[in-house]
Amino acid sequence: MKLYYTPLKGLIHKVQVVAIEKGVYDDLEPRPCIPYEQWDKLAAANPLSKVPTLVLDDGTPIYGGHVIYEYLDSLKPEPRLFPTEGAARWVELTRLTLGDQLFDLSSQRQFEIDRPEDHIRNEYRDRIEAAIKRGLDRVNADCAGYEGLTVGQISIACALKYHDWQHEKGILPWDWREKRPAMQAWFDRFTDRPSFVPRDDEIETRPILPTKDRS
Ligand SMILES: N[C@@H](CCC(=O)N[C@@H](CS)C(=O)NCC(=O)O)C(=O)O
Repeated sequence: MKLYYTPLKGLIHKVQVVAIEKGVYDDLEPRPCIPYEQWDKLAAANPLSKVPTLVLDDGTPIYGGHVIYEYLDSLKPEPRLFPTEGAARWVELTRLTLGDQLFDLSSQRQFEIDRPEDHIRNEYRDRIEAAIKRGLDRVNADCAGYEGLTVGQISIACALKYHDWQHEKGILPWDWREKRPAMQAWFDRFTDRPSFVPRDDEIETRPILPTKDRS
């Protein structure tokens, strides 16, 4: 299977954690790419030109993070990351979305603040920030009830890793840990596993779209 994705030093993608936990990481042929530039092979597999995109050995493209994680989960019975039925499945898919959106909103926020100073839409940026903070508060309130190893928790933990990555670069000015001790305790516990160790340290890419130099 070929995996199109954007390796960034120190960042951990959900697809990495899922693939390692499912024991299929070594079956992925990495195809590092920057979707915001012209990557013909990525666009040929996924007309939306987004990462992650998976291409199976028979050429079938699979894209949309959720679909890729559920496909990888289907390859082996254990550990089961997606509950197959019942209320637990809807709860878990909702957690997966919460983590996905905490990630996507942070990158949207970055695109907004990277506009020239007088083009930044402050109200739009504030709206994004308010949604991120409400999402973080929800995780802080709920995480005592999180159990086992599930795709929703992987999604949320990877979003927080991305927030840390943005915070270290000065993109996100605040630390999600402030006033969220329960969440910090859950995060430290949950991410203390080999699947959360960065693997892409050796691969450097140019910064994506942002015009401000943060090197
Ligand atoms: N939550 C989505 C995120 C996909 C996504 O928007 N990826 C970004 C990079 S983080 C991308 O490829 N953007 C390229 C573009 O929008 O042109 C998923 O998991 O599939």
